[in-house]
Amino acid sequence: MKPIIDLRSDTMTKPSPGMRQAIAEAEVGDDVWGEDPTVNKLEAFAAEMLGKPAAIFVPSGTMANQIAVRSLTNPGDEIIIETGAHIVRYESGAVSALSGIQPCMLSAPRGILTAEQVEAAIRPSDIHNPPTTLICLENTHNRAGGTVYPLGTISQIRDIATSRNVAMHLDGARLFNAVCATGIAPDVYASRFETVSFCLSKGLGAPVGSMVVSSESRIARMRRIRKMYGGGMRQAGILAAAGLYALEHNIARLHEDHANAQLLAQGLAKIPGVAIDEKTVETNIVLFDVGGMTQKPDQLFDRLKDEGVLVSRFTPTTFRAVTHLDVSRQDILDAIDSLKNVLESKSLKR
Ligand code: TLP
Repeated sequence: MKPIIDLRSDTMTKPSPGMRQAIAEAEVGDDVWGEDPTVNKLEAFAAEMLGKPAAIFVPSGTMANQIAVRSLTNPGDEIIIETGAHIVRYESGAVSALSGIQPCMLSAPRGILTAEQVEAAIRPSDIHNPPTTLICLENTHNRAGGTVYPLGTISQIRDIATSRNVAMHLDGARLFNAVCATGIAPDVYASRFETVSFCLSKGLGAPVGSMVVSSESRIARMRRIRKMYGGGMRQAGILAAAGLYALEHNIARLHEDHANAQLLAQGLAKIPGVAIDEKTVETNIVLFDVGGMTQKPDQLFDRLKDEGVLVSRFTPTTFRAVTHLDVSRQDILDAIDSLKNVLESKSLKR
C-alpha cells in the first residue's frame, strides 16, 4: 500500500513529538474560573503578537468568528461579507442562527472586496434598512485559493468603515500564511480591525484551538458569549500548551508549505487538461479544475484516493490541495507523479 499524502486540508496536521511533550508538561487549572496558567499565558502571548490589549482561547475557528460577530452586532443588523467567505459558506448558517444578522454578500475576484464595493453596500440610515454594523474580511481567503488581502485595500476599507461607523472583523484563520507571504507583521494587519481571529489548528499544527484578539472590554463580552455557546473549557492548558508551541515553533516554517504549493501548482500546470491559475497560488492552497478532462471528476477523485493522494472538492470540478507541515517536498513530488498517472491517462481535452 502506498503511503497516504493527505492534502485535504491543513487541519489534518497531527501534533509533533515536541508539541506532545509540551502538552504533557502543561500546568493546568480551571479556565472558566480564569485559573489555567497556560491558557492565560497563551492569551497574553497572542494579544502581544497581534498588538491588541486582550485575547481569548476558543475551541475552533468557527467559534472564534461567531463570538466576534456576536460581540459586534445586534439582531437585525446587516454585515458585509464576500460570498465565498468561511463565515457565510462553512459555518452552518451560524451568523444568522446565533447573531440574528443578515449577511450582505458581495462577490469578488480572488475573494478580495474593493473599497468601492464595500462603500456602495453600506446601508444609508433609513427606517427601512437594516443597519450595516460590521464588515468581515478573510485573509488568506480559503475558497479563493489562499489569496492574500493587499494591506492597501484593507486600509481603504478601514477608512470607509471608520467614516461610516462600521466595525471590522478579520477571519484570519490563516493570517500567518499571509504574514509569511508578505512579510507584513501580524499586528499591522490586526491594527485595521476591531476583532481578529486566527487558528492554531491549521498550518500551525496544534490539534485544537483558535484565538480572538481585541480590546479588553470586547474580550470580556466574548468570554460571556463563549460560555453561552458552550465553549468554556476547564483544564484547557493541555490544549493551550500546544497552541503556544505552535506559535513559537511553526510560524517560521510556513514558507516551506508555500514553496511546496508552488511546486505542486507547477506540476499540475504541466498536465494536459488541468486548468490551474498559478498566479492565484500565493500561500498553501492550490485549486485546480478537472472539468476539461475526459474522465469524470468523481472517477478522478476516487482514482487519486486509490493512489494515496487525498484532496478535497470545492466545486464538482474544482479540487483543492492544501500543503502543511505533515507533507514534505518529497511527498509533493510523489503526489505529482500520482496526479500525472491518474490525470494523464485518457486526459484528452473535450
Ligand atoms: N476551514 C476548513 C473547512 O471548514 C472548509 C478547511 O479545511 O479549510 N475560517 C477559515 C478561513 C477556515 O478556512 C476555517 C476552516 C475556519 C474559519 C473554521 O475553523 P474550524 O474548522 O476550526 O472551525
